[in-house]
Amino acid sequence: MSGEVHVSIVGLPSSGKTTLLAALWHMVREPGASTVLSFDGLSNGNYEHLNQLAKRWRSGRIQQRTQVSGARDVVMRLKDAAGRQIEVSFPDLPGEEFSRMWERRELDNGMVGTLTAPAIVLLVNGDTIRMPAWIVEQVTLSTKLGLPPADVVPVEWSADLAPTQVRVVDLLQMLMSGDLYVGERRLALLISAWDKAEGEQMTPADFLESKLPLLYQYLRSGRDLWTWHVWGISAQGGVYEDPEKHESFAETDRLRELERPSDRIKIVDGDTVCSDITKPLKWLIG
Ligand SMILES: Nc1nc2c(ncn2[C@@H]2O[C@H](COP(=O)(O)OP(=O)(O)OP(=O)(O)O)[C@@H](O)[C@H]2O)c(=O)[nH]1
Ligand SMILES: [Mg+2]
Repeated sequence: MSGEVHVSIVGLPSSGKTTLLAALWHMVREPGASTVLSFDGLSNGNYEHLNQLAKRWRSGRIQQRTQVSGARDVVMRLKDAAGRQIEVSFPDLPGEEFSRMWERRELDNGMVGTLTAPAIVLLVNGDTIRMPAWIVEQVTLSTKLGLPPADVVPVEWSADLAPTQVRVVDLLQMLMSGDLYVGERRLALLISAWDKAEGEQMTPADFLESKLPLLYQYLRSGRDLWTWHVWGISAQGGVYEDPEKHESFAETDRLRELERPSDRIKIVDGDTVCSDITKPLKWLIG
């Protein structure tokens, strides 16, 4: 038995997929970096493209939004100390593909292979969670502000107004039904941009329970057979600059000054913090 586990990385637009890929690619190739999984080869994908992502990551610039035309299959092989292999597939798809799955209930055939992996990494950006908007709260708020109730204008329902957790739960349910159903699976839930969330002094599990209660309850109820665990992940360590907006931040300078770029990375599991970005992948091997 080869012991190879196929892992796929999924997430809505701007959830941090490309940034994770860039940081992972940098770290498994950084001389002297210590990781539980080490680089074993590229089954698919091109070094040039990955090197560009990693270079951009090192320079403290945010990744460009993945475009449909730029969809590239990246399949990386990693191995643990015992020689067991894990094959990580980053379709590095634009998150729009996942949104579309949810909005139109359509599944691109090309995605079936990725979405039937027995182990899934799901990214949720902890900095841009769209909360449910409660009409009652809006009415209370406008009353307190002394605004006439007429100012609460009904808005036509549209998919992009849906709360983050509603989309994510639905995506997970789709992975557990129909053509995508493959039985029990492992799920590493990564709350990205953790540097923005950590000020709240919560563990990733507390954060999940309080900011994404529907997702938390869905996973905890065991309705679908996920064996899951949650991490907070900061793949950048802080804010990066958008070259198109000519941004320049002291925080990014501090990150660039760190001796090893991999010291920017933070992986938070309960109260434990480390910079080994391969840890959640190792957990997925079981
Ligand atoms: N503060 C902070 N922001 C982050 C971190 N990781 C990602 N981000 C931000 O999240 C945004 C989206 O990151 P991407 O990696 O491009 O997300 P994506 O999932 O590839 O997005 P699409 O290609 O549009 O699907 C960018 O503005 C990043 O700067 C982090 O560790 N910290
Ligand atoms: Mg991307």
